[in-house]
Order: sequence, then C-alpha cells, then structure tokens
Amino acid sequence: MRTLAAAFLGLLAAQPAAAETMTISQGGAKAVTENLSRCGGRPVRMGEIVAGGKTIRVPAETALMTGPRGTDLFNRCTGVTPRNISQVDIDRVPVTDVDADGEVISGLIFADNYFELFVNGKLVAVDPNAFTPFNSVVVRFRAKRPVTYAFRLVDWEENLGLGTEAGRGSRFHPGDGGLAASFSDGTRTDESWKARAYYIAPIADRRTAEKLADRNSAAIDWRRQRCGRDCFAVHFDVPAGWMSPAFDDSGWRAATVFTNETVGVRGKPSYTNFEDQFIGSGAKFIWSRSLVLDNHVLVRKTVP
Ligand SMILES: [Ca+2]
Ligand SMILES: [Ca+2]
Repeated sequence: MRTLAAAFLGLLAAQPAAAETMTISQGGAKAVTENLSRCGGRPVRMGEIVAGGKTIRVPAETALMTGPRGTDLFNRCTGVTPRNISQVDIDRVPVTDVDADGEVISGLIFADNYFELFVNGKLVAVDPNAFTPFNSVVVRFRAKRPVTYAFRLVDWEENLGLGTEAGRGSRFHPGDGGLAASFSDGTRTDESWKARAYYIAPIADRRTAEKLADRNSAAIDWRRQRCGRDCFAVHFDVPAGWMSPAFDDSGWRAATVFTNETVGVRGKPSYTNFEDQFIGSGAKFIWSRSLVLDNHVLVRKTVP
C-alpha cells in the first residue's frame, strides 16, 4: 500500500511539466504604480486585473524597479547618443559576475519595448526605458559555457490590461514588439531561439480568446480586433525557473523572425546607428508568433 506522501508525489508527477493555466480577462486593469518613466515618452505604469480568481500583473511581472539597470548604448534620456560603434567604449562597461571562472562576453541589445536579460539563470540587466523613447543597451558579463541566454520581453501598453496605446488615429491601437541582440561569443538572435507568449491582447471576443489555448496568435488578424475598453486578454502562468539552464524548453516553439521593415527600425537611431552590429552581423528581430498581439514573451537559447 502506498503511503499518502507517495500518492501525493505520484499526483504531482502526473501533472504535465509545464502546467501553465490560461486565464481570460476582459476590460482594463487598475494601475498600481505611478508613471515610472524617467524622461517622458509614453507613460510606464503597471496594472493589476482580477480574473479567474487570480490577481494578474500587466503587462508583466517585471524587475523594472529593482533589477540592475543595463548600461546605455544609446539613450536620449541620458544624453548617450553615439553615432556608431566606434564612439562606444565597451571596455568601460561594468562586468557582471555570473560564473567566477567564466569568460567575459559583451552584447548589444535593442528591445521594443522592454527586456530583462538572464544569463545562466542570473539577472544581468534590465532595460532602463520600459516604453519609449526607444533605447539600446550594452552588457558585459563573465559566464561559463554552456551559456543559457533568457530574455523576458514586454511590448508595453498605455491602456493597461487591453494591449493597446494611443496612436495612428486611435485611442486603442495595438503596439508591436521585437528583440535584436548580438553577443561577442557569436550568439545572435535568430530562428534557432525558443519563444513563448504569456500575455496576448487585444482580442475582440471571448470565442477568439478561448481559441488561444494553443497560443497560435499568428492565426488571428490583429486588424480585426476592433474593441476599446471591452477588449479581452489571454494570460498564461509563467513557470518558475523559466530562465534557468535546467529548465526544459523542448515544448516551446522556435522563435519567429521578423524583418527590420516589419518591426520598423527607420527613425530609431538606437538601432540604426548599430545596424552593422545587429542585422549586419546576423542578429535578426525575433518574437513569439504575433509581433502585435503577443505582449509578454519569453525567449531562450543555450549555446555550447
Ligand atoms: Ca526599451
Ligand atoms: Ca502589442
């Protein structure tokens, strides 16, 4: 006869490895912070919405206020505006110790709108500008191979809980995202990364929201999600330890690559001043399946 504890453990083992409950919410979230923007641009606020018996943080639970700020590669807010890479002294960027016996790796990161970079499970940098103006970051860290790169990515939102912002003649225009990163160990963002969406909005009706259990947001025409304060949103629980080297991402899909034209890099010198280091070196824009509807996205890659 099995003991109660054994039966309980058996029950736990029977759960799928990634039990990420889907929750559907409708309507806007309540702001729970002031505007956290440091230099104007769109307001950076976090919100909470209650749905499915849970209180869900939007656009995502982040370390924006507590994490180590990444060093500016280009940031109008701080007056760091190099015209190209020759004006950047990478040797002056502080080195974060991930593994004391590792090698020093540097990297350039452009994320629309917000990123957190974890290396071998350790938070190395958070994006100092969570929304706008568009900025870019340079990182250095000491890490031992194999190196697991993991980014939390957020397409920030002005209308909390709705996945929209004012723009293009609408108060409820859905924004889009995109990540490009290039590291000195040869790692580049491309289709070899894994990606998964955890917050999908705006969705115009509940039936469409329910279909998103498979997270196939690419099958939904974002132009037809015409809704305002009554939009639906789909949330998935983020698994503990998603950034750690040991995490099993075999169930995640390959990242989707988007062209620079689709992401819209023109007029964004925080990217274009380093175009040779980004797309010129093979660092492509990646995201999960919908650049527009997926607003909280996790991506990972382990390099030997
Ligand atoms: Ca940013
Ligand atoms: Ca969006």
